[in-house]
Amino acid sequence: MEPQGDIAVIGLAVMGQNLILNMNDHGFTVVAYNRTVSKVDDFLNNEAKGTRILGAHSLQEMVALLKKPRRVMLMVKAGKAVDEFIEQLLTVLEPGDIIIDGGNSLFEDTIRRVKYVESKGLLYIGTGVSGGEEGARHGPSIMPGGSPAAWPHVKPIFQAIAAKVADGTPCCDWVGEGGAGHYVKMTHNGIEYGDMQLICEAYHIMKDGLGMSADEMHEVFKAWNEAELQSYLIEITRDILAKRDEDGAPLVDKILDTAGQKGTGKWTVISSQEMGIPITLIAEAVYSRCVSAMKDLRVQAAKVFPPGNCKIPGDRKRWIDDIRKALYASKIISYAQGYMLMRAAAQQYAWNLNYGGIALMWRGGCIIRSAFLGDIKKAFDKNPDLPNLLFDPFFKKAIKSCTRSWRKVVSTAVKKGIPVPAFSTALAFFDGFRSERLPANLLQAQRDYFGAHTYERVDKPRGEFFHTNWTGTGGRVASSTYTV
Ligand code: NBP
Repeated sequence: MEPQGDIAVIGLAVMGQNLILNMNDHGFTVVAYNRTVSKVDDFLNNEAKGTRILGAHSLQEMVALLKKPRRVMLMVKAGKAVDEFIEQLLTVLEPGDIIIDGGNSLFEDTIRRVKYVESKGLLYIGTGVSGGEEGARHGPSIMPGGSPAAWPHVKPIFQAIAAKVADGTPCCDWVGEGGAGHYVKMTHNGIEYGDMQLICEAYHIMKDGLGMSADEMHEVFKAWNEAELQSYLIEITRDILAKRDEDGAPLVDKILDTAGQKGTGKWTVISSQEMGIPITLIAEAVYSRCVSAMKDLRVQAAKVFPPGNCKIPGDRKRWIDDIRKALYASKIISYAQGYMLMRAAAQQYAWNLNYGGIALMWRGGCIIRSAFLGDIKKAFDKNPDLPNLLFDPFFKKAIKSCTRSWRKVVSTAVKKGIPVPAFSTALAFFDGFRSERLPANLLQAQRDYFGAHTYERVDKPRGEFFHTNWTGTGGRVASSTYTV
């Protein structure tokens, strides 16, 4: 009998199982395999019971069940497990077959793996998959990159199972060569860190500054979810605030205030440092999680530096509106920074990224899905070469309409000792970005003073470098001029 399998998925944890069930719903025959083989039968006898899903108990059996070219998708822990499976798969697959990594792999690993697998005559896709358990089951956002020749073989499956926007367009399209798919997914996760931190800061001000209860904040997030801030993260925050523990108290108040992280936010910041792009808001979001994790030290510090009265006086309704505007403006800055980063990466790695297409892929299915991404899509549709989101007329107007409230919220939070690192770094970036002249002239003078690093002059063409013997005791020789 001819093999029936359209695709194999290796990795039967939460993401793998749900993706398989989603593919099955869309008429594909999926072969399931897992390192711990007992989980295959467990899956077949429970979640996959009554479906056309096939189980394999060895890689050889899995391969024999697949139509050619064989498509094998890894949904395993990122890192060593992926390399180990690639090695094993290369011994059982043939040239022309396709290995797909759907985990949260580091884009640099994907760049390396694409080259390696292609050198063996096979094709490789590294794809971001976002949306968690629910997305995987009912429609994730999928961001594939890697060997372009693999895309036509994978496209029908991926676009069928992906989330769809209102007009039916799938939240999945080809991102680019090499590690482009995983880079875009990494940036998505960085932006997700930023969005979450912004919501937490708004919550913090409302809770400690305005003295609001969980129920009251639930109502605020409910209202915010019906306007320009409408998004999955605002929606789940609304629902989290309404959730009660067994004793009837808000569950959120019982949760320890130490945040975890699995690395994608940190990777985004590391890449931004290498690229020289200031994604300050995502960086603050990552560091805020680090500060939160220092619980014991914070408890000690709170005794050494006890907080003062952080209650914010005034009309609560007006303050809530100001906080909404501060959140919205900061969010615009975060996305403007994230897009700057992707643009720089595209240049560095020669990827032809479609920025409007990326907004569309993020519009549904993924954790940062929001109405806002529809506005970003429109901005790039109008001008695909838009150098910065802040130059788009819609976002320019939006930022201008929020600036007063944004400054009021940041300055009041600072005065009251409520930490707002993301709100305030967004504002600082905005003020730096819109400054024709910054104090870096003095900085260049300092660098030239102590290290003969040279400087350019306002009264000479760019690219001409000067060195001054500031002390009269230095030599004539300058350091060479380069930027790392
Ligand atoms: P996990 O990240 O928990 O990985 C579990 C799978 O990895 C199991 O199949 C396990 O096999 C396998 N595995 C491990 Br752990 N170490 C292995 C090794 N050394 N060699 C071979 N296999 C190994 O599962 P997940 O949460 O479903 O996520 C899968 C991928 O998708 C990850 O890369 C994750 O970062 C990414 N992702 C997760 C989410 C989410 O919301 N959870 C969202 C988006 C992307 P075993 O059963 O034999 O231990």
